[in-house]
Amino acid sequence: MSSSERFGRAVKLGAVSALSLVALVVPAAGAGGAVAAPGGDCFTPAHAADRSKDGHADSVSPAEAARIEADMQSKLAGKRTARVAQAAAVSIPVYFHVITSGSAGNLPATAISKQISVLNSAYAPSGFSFSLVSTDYTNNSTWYNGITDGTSAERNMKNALRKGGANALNIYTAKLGDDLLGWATFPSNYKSQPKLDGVVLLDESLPGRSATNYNEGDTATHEVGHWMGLYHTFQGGCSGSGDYVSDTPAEATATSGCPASKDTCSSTGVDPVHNFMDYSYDSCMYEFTAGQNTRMQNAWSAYRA
Ligand SMILES: [Ca+2]
Ligand SMILES: [Ca+2]
Ligand SMILES: [Ca+2]
Ligand SMILES: [Zn+2]
Repeated sequence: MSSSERFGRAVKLGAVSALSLVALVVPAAGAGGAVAAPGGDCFTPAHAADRSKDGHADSVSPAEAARIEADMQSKLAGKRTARVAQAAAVSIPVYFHVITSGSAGNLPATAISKQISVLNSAYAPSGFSFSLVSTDYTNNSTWYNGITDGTSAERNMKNALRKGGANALNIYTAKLGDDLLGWATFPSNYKSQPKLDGVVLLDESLPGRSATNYNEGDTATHEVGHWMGLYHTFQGGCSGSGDYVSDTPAEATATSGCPASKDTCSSTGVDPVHNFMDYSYDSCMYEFTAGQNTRMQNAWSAYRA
């Protein structure tokens, strides 16, 4: 299993590497310059991405997703013999790591508490809640300025700062490189790379900050979704198992902005443009499905419980 899958809301065309990185990217300066691509999507010329800020590669390959699925199901089968019903509620300890460069990146505590609230609202139906344990500030210009996934800067930062076990959510904020909004690791990566486990966010994506259209805190919602085992709603396109969630209609392409309607696969259902695991604006994404909630509970049981 790949040790460094990542996710994010940024997609770079053709960037699906052997490592299956996934991340979100921020729309290039002047997101208004996004152009309609065939299929109804908007892509910024520079990033070919929606949420252009969510990372590098955009999603795992169908083959890798199938491998992860088989692994998760086998782990679940073993656990279900011991524990028939999933515990009703899980409180996730959150360790917040604010990276700064002098005064740059120095997020106020209110932005962090608002971010935790956004997470708690989004995940309430899933039975998961988030509780801030600690916030630390690290002045390191190398880690702050332009950090990207898969780099020595990321490794060094996480090795120095990560806290807690498999159930601990570690969130790092910085001025990310490559116009990324954020990236995350999958639960299936924890065992082989525990120190890399976590979510990295653009500091200005937190609620009330400056990333236009992406400053309501849903980059965190989206990245934590990956950290909980969810794929993009457009994972795998129109064919195959897609995102391994039956009640999210298949979607051929990531969504940009907030289209009134979009239907890119002939299979039943319109594109889930309001789903947290698409690439829409923060104001446009506001839901997880029941199937996604179940998938998160299963992934938790398999890898983080
Ligand atoms: Ca689906
Ligand atoms: Ca459809
Ligand atoms: Ca929202
Ligand atoms: Zn993503």
